[in-house]
Amino acid sequence: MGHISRRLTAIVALGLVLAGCSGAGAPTWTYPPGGSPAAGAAPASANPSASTQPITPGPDVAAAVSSIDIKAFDLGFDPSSITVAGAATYDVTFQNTGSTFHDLTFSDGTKLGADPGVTATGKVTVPAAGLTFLCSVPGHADAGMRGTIGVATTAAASTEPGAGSSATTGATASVSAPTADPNAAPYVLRDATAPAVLPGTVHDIDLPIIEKDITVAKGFVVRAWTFGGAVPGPTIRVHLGDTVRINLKNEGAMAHSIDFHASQTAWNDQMVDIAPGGTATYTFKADYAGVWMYHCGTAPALEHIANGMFGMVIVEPKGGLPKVDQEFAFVQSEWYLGAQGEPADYAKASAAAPAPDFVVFNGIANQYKDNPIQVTTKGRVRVFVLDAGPSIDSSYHVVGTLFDEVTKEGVVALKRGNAGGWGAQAIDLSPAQGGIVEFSPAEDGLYPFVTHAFNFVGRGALGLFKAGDGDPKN
Ligand SMILES: [Cu+2]
Repeated sequence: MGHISRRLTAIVALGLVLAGCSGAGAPTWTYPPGGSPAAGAAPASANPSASTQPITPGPDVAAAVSSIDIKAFDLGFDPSSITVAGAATYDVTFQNTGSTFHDLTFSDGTKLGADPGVTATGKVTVPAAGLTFLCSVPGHADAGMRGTIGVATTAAASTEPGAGSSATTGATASVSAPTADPNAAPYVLRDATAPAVLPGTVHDIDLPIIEKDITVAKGFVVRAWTFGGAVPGPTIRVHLGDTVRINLKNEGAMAHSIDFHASQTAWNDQMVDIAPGGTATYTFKADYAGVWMYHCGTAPALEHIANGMFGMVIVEPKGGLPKVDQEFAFVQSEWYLGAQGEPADYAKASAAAPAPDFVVFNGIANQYKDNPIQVTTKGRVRVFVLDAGPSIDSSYHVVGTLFDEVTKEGVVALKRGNAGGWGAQAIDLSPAQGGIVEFSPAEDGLYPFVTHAFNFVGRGALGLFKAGDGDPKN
């Protein structure tokens, strides 16, 4: 246990150093509320063709209220449409009945936040044109946490020129892709070597949750959410039957959680949200061998995974894996870029046909193309592969080799020396699936590895194994 504690501490220390380098002026993780100027500073557009519309109340004017009571749940507001009696200042009661932190951010900038089970109170001034509101926690508004406040007595008046609101939608602008920043910090190469199995049978592993800037490709920085300060989080390798205790500390500014696919536990037992500053211990027994995913499950889980919160667990089969010359671990995942220095763009990540800006191995586009991984000619190479997604399949292939051993999701699909003489060319993994492949480079030279979904090879899913001196001609 001391071994991995020291290693993780080193990773974290590196993370803290890097976070420090990014300076006190590092961007905060919240989206600007509403994506629109604050209503108080935003008179209606003088352009009569502007599409902004005043917020008109529903037909049930009798329902106009004299105070604003809003409940937040995961992930919505109840009610999400409110009509007040007139333009005035109102008392606001905001009750969070959800299981994670939410806020109530009005389009004039007024903001109330509440932890789960907590009720916050305040005041808001509703202008004749009404207000919109949303939860500014990244991803929450796009997942449905939006609403409107209309004004009963001024519905007609609000159609007058100058009375329209510029903040009717609160839509978060979705960026297509930022431009590469030549001043972005260089990326930190991730060592692809698979860790050794942890000694002993009970493992105490400290795993801090850290929100930090990470360069995910040359020129592109994401305000990532991480386990241990890196994307992916540390690879944890244990024996079948070991007990694993993960000691979590949420050093971030928002709630996070963890879900180990190698474990069997109720969702509402150990996968609960950990508030900022909070700690929790997640314990499981590694009862099944495999290449497993772990990830943050805090809503919306899509955003937490898309923003870096995942990693690999390797549970060795009974008796352990046979010794080979070299072992590597690759986690394939996607980046859906927001603006530079901001978290992943939820709207892009949640598209029905997701189009990631980058598909990467071990968090960074093309890092092993730029830094080929040395292997031994005719040596035996074992690769642990996990598709963390969040949404795109992997077809992991090593050009110029074939796999003579394949194990996928508990199925030993291929063994050397099989009676039929079978081999394999790629391992197909859907999100949250893992496998193990083995191959042997036949001669000195370069052996690219890719996902054979080739539209993504040009988006970062390309690395190189270099056997011998890399030159087959000498
Ligand atoms: Cu999280």
